[in-house]
Amino acid sequence: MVSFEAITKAVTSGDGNLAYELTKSALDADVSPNDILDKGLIPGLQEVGDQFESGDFFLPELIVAGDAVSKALELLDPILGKEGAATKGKFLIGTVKGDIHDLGKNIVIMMLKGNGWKVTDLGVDISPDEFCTAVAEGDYDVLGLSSLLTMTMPNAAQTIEALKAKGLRDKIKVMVGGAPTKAEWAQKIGADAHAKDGPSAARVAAELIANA
Ligand code: B12
Repeated sequence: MVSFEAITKAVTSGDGNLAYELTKSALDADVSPNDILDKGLIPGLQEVGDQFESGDFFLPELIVAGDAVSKALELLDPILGKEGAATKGKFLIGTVKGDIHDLGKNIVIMMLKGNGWKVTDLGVDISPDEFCTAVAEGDYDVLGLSSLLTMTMPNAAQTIEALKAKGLRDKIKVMVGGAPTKAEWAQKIGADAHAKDGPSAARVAAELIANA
């Protein structure tokens, strides 16, 4: 019997191989991938973040914990991100300029794919211009902007302003997310929606399209 605490501990100790093996054992024992995320892996990142904030952990601990979760996500991706035949719409996503956090974005992508979206991932550290070019050249329904740093949140706002300046804002719905972001902020910067996690991102994106 795999314990969620053991998975959390593998993350906080930065042991990617153990995180991978425990995740594999949990999946083999029919534990739901969402539970592995919500009760095992994400609490590990939360704890590492808290210890970083209090000065007990430093950058190397953040790096190895992030890598450990990336490794475990390799196992969850084919399950959570399994694309079905139905297509809800096309989703373009990226992490904003100055920000290289991508684990949360990658989880959102898995949930979207698993819920029938075709997703194009621009990656991390994406400038407003790069987002605009992708929107102009594609036929996407929704753009998702991820920001994990309070310092890079303004870059989500600048991306929306750049879309407006280039006459592209009406072409696409914009959703924002990331740990420090809130629904009120999303409204203030002119986004169409905010979602706090992967499952709600998939639900809210579907609502945006239904109401378009
Ligand atoms: C792992 C990690 C890193 C890794 C990232 C690895 C990677 N591949 O992503 C590394 C080591 C690179 C890193 C670097 C830094 N980090 Co860091 N990091 C973290 C940590 C521990 C976990 C982040 C994470 O993955 N969380 C888990 C995921 C699942 O949650 P999430 O990202 O919020 O995503 C969910 C939702 O927000 C939402 N969501 C996310 N994106 C989107 C997008 C859309 C469109 C929608 C709808 C929803 C959505 O759905 C996701 C799934 O549920 C956090 C601590 C924390 N508590 O979050 C700090 C944290 C984010 N980092 C922090 C800092 C300060 C830094 C550094 C500046 C440290 C430094 N001195 O260099 C650098 C910045 C580098 C840069 N320029 O980006 C601070 C940020 C403080 C702040 N408020 O600004 C935090 C909060 C730590 C802390 N408590 O101080 N970090």
